[in-house]
Amino acid sequence: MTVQINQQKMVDYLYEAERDVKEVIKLTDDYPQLTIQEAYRIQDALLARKLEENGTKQVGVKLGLTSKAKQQMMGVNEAIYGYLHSDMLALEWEAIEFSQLIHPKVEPEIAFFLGEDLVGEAVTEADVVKATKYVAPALEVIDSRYKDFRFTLADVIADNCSSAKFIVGSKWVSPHMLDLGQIGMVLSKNSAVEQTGSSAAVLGHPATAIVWAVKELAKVGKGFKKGDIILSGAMSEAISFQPGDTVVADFDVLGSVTLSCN
Ligand code: 0L1
Ligand code: MG
Repeated sequence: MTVQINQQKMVDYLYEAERDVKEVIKLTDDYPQLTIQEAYRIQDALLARKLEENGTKQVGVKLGLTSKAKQQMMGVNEAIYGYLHSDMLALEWEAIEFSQLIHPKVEPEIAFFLGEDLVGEAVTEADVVKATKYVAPALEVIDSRYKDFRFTLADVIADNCSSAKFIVGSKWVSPHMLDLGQIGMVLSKNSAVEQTGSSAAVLGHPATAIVWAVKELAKVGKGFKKGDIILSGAMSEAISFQPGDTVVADFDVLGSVTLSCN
């Protein structure tokens, strides 16, 4: 029997799960035939609802599943992308409210701030570096709306790739000032080291991950604009946190960025 995909119903389902801070059964339990293309259309429509109802603005894009380890865990060999919007931006000096999240985890990333548009299928790593005005240390909070953080690729794409919040550190550096492919990082929680990682874990080089995203966006007639922020992908495994925790990611050259949770 073929089950019809009702896109608006799925958008409302995911929107309400996030708004009401409740975990839900993954979409593919009821719609196992959900395709990647349909999932990206749901993601677009979810963004449209947020822009309309929450008065938020799209400020960029985040890349997900950029490490071979995460791809293997999900049995895929492609990265994914989701949208960043202004109400996801959290500040280092304001604690994140745990009660507004379902089962959050945090992961260290490098944020790219674009000084030029970045579009088209012919883009190269050198174009990414040229278009980037600054890079900065960042923490991404992911908070899948699905029960137990379990999902298929289509599910997680529809859910805007588990995006919830992001924090950018205060030290912004020209991409010409460092070797972007070899930035080491230590992630600590309450002063105990939890993870170590490298920018090399991000598809070999964060600029390579961004090239991938530009090419994917070009296929659907989109691209990056001057002023956009790109979270280029996790440099280590994500870790969970609880009220009262402080998480610090300390990067070579870029310095550190802190998350605290109430
Ligand atoms: O930002 C990410 O890499 C998350 C992508 C979705 C998978 C997950 O929630 O772990
Ligand atoms: Mg991420």
